Order: sequence, then structure tokens, then C-alpha cells
Amino acid sequence: MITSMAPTRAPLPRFPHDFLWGVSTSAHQIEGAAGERGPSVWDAFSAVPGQVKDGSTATVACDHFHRYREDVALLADLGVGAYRFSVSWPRVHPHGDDRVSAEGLGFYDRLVDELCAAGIRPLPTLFHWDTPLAVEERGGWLNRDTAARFAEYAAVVADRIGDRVERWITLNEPAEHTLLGYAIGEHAPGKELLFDALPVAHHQLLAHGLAVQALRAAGARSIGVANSHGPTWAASDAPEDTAAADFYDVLLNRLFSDPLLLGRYPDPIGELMPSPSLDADLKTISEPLDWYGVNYYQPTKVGAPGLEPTDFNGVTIPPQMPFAPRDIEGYPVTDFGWPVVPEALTELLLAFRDRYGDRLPPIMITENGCSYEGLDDQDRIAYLDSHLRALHRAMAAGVDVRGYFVWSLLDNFEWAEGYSQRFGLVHVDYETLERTPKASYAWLRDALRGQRG
Ligand code: IFM
Repeated sequence: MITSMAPTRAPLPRFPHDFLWGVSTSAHQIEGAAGERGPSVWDAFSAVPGQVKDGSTATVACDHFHRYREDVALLADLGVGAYRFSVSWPRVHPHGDDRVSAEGLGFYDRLVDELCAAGIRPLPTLFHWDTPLAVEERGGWLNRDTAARFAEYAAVVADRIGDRVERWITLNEPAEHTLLGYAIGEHAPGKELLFDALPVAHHQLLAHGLAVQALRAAGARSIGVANSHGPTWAASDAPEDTAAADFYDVLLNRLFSDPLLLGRYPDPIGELMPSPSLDADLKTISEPLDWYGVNYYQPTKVGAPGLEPTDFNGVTIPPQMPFAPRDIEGYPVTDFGWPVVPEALTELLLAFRDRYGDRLPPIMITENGCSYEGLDDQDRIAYLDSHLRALHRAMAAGVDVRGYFVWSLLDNFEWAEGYSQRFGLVHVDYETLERTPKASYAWLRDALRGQRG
């Protein structure tokens, strides 16, 4: 355990006594045990040379599948009230059809039991990007039928663990999955469809709505979604830059939240969205949510595209996209190169409240965190400390936020970056799989003790 030479910090402001404190992970990024589940799109994608920067795969990852007891003990020692994990669809339905793996489902049963025994509330996410390969081979999220398959899977999981789960999340970051996975091909399944990827957005939304119905039919009381959001800043006042920023804002910040919360697509997406039954679908999609999850990492500065591709934190944005991300200067950056702008979290939450008004259910920050090397991770402590203060300012200004989850408990497989970016409060030695809590873990544990008073 690293205790470090931390600079003295003022205690965090006091959050409400029933505020939910937690950490987040996802199945593909930590579980490993790939041979004990069905294949997913990410297995196929990672196997193609050059797709993952360090050539790695998540075959073993953190081996959480076999070491979950040790990881729950780390959560208990940390003192969090909740743990957000994801259920691996290919572990539950290895063949991508209705055949259920008793072993796969049994894992989540044991994990939930272990969490409950430790007094930690389980918060499962049903989809965090690891589509069963067999589902992808039938068209994946381009195929409307995937939404119905997903709802069936949701019902199977709810039937098994729903008696101990209070809060559910349907999808994680559908905007990233659409853009990175299907529009520009930087993530699995590696398709480069540009705007022809829009049905992927619609089918994920429909899957969400159908899953909400399936979960409620199974007795679920509290359902949310985890979407990625961040303020979009125009590179200049020039009309071409503000138009580009508006368009990016629609794609990142409104493509999913408008249909979920308002029951309609933002302009100009509605006209572009091919669906045989758009109005009925939007009714399903906008089933009222019990809360809304925001994943926040950074704001984005955007200008008009040029003739060349743009590099955006290692992601290549082709010039055919109607926007080009620009560097944000004047702020520290994480090891990933992401600018650290805590005040943008306050800005985001206030804008969200203003946009959605009384259509906005209580918010939960379902992810926030940063990539830094090292055990004495003072930069991560500074990041978390400043973002919690920014969150508190938004709450003091009247935004109803009920919880905060750090991304992530463990260093893990960071998608196309492989193991090169470390987001964990706990260091993982990928050779020995030994877990070592970092200074940020000790800091958060003390901060949570301070909150409990
Ligand atoms: O690791 C990812 C996670 O899977 C989704 N949200 C952002 C994190 C950091 O990139």
C-alpha cells in the first residue's frame, strides 16, 4: 500500500449523507477468462494486428473472473457503497442466441452475493461494448433484431440477479460505440461507415427501451443509462467553426439524451434516421428513467474540418466528418493527453439541467477518472479532488446529483490503447496479476471516511 507524501489538501465539501459513492469497471476490460465465455467482437478485433496499439488482447486482462473475491475485498476496504460492473453478454449467451451458459450467469450470481455480503450495492451495466461475435455476424447493431435479442438477454440476467440488484444500467456510452466502432473503425467491430452508422445509434436506443420494459417486467425498480458527455467549445467565432461545434455537440451530447429524455432526435438527425417506425420507437426509447448516468472526462474543442485527418487523443478523425477536434491549451493533461478541466464538469451539469429542465431525472456520475502511471499517483488525487469540488459546485447550484463513480477500480485493458493507459486506483502487474493499491486509493478511502463523518 502506497501512502505517499501527499500535499495537504482541504477536506472535500460535505456531500449529502445518502450520496452513492462507487467505482466502475467493465467486463471485457477486467474479467479475462476469455476461454470460459463465448467470443465477442473485441476478441475478433484485437486479434487483427495493428488494431490495438500494444498488440495486446483481453484474454487474461486482470483475471477478475477468477480473482473477484480479492477485488471485492479491495472495494470493501475502500469503503464504497456501490460497485458498477458490466455483465458480459457473450458470457451469458456464448452463441449469441437464447442458449444460456449456466457457468457464465453463475459468475454474476456469485459476484453479486460477494458484494452484498460486503455491504456493497451491485450496479450492473448490461452492455459495455462486448457484443457476442455471433450477434455481430448477424449484423450486430446495424441489425434491428439485435435490440430484441438484447432485451431477451436483459430479462435472463434480471431473472437471475434481480432479487439483489436495486439499480440497473442498460447501455454504456452508446455514442462512443457508434462513432468509434461503426463510423470510424477505431474500436470493434472496426467498421468505417461514417454517417451510415446512424442505425447503430437507433438500434442501441431501441435496445435500451426494450430492456427497460423487460427489466421493469422482471421487477426492477431503478433503471438508468450511462452516457458520455462533455462541453463542446467552438475553436473560434467563425460560422464554420461554430457550425462544426454545434454538429459535434449534437453527436456527443444530444443524439442519445434527446430521444431518451425528450422523445425526439435533435436536428438534423431525425431526418437522417432510417427507421420503419420512428414514432413508435421513440415512445419505447423515452420510457421514463429513474436516473441518468453521466460519464465525464473532458471538454472538446471543435473546428471546421480541413482536407486531412485529425488526430484526437490517438483517434484518427477522417476529413469526411463535418468537424475536426482541436487541442485545448492551457490545462494540464493526463498520460492519455486528455485536458484536465474540472470546471467543465460544472458547466456540463448546469447546461444539462437548463436543457432538460423537469424532464431530467436525478443524475449519477457513472464514470470520472484519468490515466496516470505510477503508484504514488498524486496527479490522480488532484484530478479526483478537483472534479469532486466541481461536482459539488453544480449541486450547490441546484443540479440533483445522487452519486459519483470513479473510473476505475483496477488498471485494465483500455480498448484500442491496450494496457498502455492506467486508469486504476489499484495497480495491476500484468505479469503476476498482483494488485497494489495506489496513493489515490488511500486518498479516496480517507475521503469517504471523512464523508461518513
Ligand atoms: O475505459 C473507458 C470505459 O470503458 C468507457 N469510458 C471511458 C473509459 C476511459 O477511456
